[in-house]
Amino acid sequence: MLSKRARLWLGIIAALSLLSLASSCKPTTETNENTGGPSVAAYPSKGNEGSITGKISYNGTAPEGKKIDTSADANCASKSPNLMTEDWVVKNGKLANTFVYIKDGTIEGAKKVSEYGWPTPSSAVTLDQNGCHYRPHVLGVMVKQDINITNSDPTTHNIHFTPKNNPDWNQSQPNGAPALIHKLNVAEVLVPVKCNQHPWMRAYVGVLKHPFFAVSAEDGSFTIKNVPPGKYTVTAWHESPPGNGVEKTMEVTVPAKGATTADFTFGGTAALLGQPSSLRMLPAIEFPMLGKH
Ligand SMILES: [Cu+2]
Repeated sequence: MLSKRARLWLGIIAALSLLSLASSCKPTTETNENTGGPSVAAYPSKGNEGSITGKISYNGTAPEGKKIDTSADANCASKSPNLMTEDWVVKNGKLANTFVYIKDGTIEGAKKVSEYGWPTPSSAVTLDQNGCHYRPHVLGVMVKQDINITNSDPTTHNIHFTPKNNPDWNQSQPNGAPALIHKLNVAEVLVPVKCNQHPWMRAYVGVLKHPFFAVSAEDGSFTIKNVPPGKYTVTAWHESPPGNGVEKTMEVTVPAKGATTADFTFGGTAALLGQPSSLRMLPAIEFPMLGKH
């Protein structure tokens, strides 16, 4: 017969073994440091990436930019006496400031884009307040990527991110104040940004869990680089006032080490010309396939 003391020790040892067994069998609850979601494997690059390139056109007579009355702030009025609206920037029939991105799709011989974890760049993206408007007007970042917010003006700005799926964020930044850093943890296309001091100031930030996005330049061109070969849904978003944004989509196939074209047309009668159908959207819509885990 075992002594009372020996039975007690045996009991303790058995309990400890069970505990360690339980903890070793526990499902992994590590979180992905880039997304905050469950840990997912990174896509193993095969070195055969291609690109998606295209032009964004405006069909019809482009809405004219309007001069902004900046007289409420003498600093803005003197630095930017001819500030113009940027909601429609059309030159020679080409549309700037369109956010183009891969909505989702399947990588050739692999899984969907949304089923991989994509590393967040360590470099920041700059959003500058300069001449009492934002530069750039539209930008893309990955989730948890630093946005470096600078004030290059001789006045106080109050930058205000108004997302739907991320926390509201609102910071005053006086003349000469150091840069502010902000990041968004949840994918959201796109987050409107405004200034509480200057009601005309407006920017849009597209936040994605992968790096496959671009913004159209003044000549309407864009390129999404380093795309693994595969079949994808590509979406182009433009703020398109007076609504709250217009989105168009297209299916593309990216060949290994090759380029595919995705041209989009916005404007009044684009739908009549056989362009992809447009969809009126709220300003901040969750990225349905990539935003949830
Ligand atoms: Cu401002």
